[in-house]
Amino acid sequence: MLTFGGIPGPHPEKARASLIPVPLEETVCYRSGTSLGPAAIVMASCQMELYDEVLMTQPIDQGILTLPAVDVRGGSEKALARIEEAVAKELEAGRLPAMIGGEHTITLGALRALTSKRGADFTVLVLDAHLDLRESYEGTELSHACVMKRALDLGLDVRHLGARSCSAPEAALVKEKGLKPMWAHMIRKNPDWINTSLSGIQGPVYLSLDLDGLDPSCLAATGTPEPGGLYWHELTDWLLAVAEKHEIIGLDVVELAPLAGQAVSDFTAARLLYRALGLALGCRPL
Ligand SMILES: [Mn+2]
Repeated sequence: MLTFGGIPGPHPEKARASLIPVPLEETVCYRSGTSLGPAAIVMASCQMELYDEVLMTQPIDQGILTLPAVDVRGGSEKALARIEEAVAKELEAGRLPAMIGGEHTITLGALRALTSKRGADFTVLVLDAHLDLRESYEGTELSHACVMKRALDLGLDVRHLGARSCSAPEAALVKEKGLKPMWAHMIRKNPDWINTSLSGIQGPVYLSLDLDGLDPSCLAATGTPEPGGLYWHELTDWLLAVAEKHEIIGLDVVELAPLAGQAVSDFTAARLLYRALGLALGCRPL
């Protein structure tokens, strides 16, 4: 089995984090291919330098285990039950769970595992072009377009970064619930956007990184690309600030839908996952 970073994984007892590939593709509504995302990310990661020049260290030395992919056959609800079980097992073993998607719905499985273990004492920080706050979409409440509404239903606080696409009912819900998305168009107008995006958040966070939050010029291979997203260094600066202020209790990188002949998206996704994981494991620039 191919492992993240292309080197043999640590003994499970020495690992501090686990990568959980989840190739779920059930409710994708535009460009397909997200079931191929996890394998493409792991494969691209084998070409990365393992030294991170921003973190000034090798995050892989913290012990990063690559697990076999979760069985996602049989529909979203069955897949979510298996995801929840897989994440719960990692939490029980004291390893940080990091899922590689797959469509955004998979985040719900991790949030269910985390809330059953510790309650809703954390905030979901979500990079995403979309709010994913629909009550239901195309006949299911388990659509990728509803996943952050399901997070709210679990009693969790949700804070968006990079949003630039939403429906009228979603905008009404933002108002009703007093949510504070950091809209993509506000980032370039507010020099203090990082602090604003994290203002008022207390305690631990779960990081959900939908790759379409990035600008399509950085990463185009995603199911529903939207113009005007975050650039690479902006995202790194935000991640550094998040890790500085908050414990990261789990993360996911979702919605890569690889494009044949285009390596940059897969590689960017692998590097983002590696950097976020390094920060979650305590790696910091000197
Ligand atoms: Mn999205």
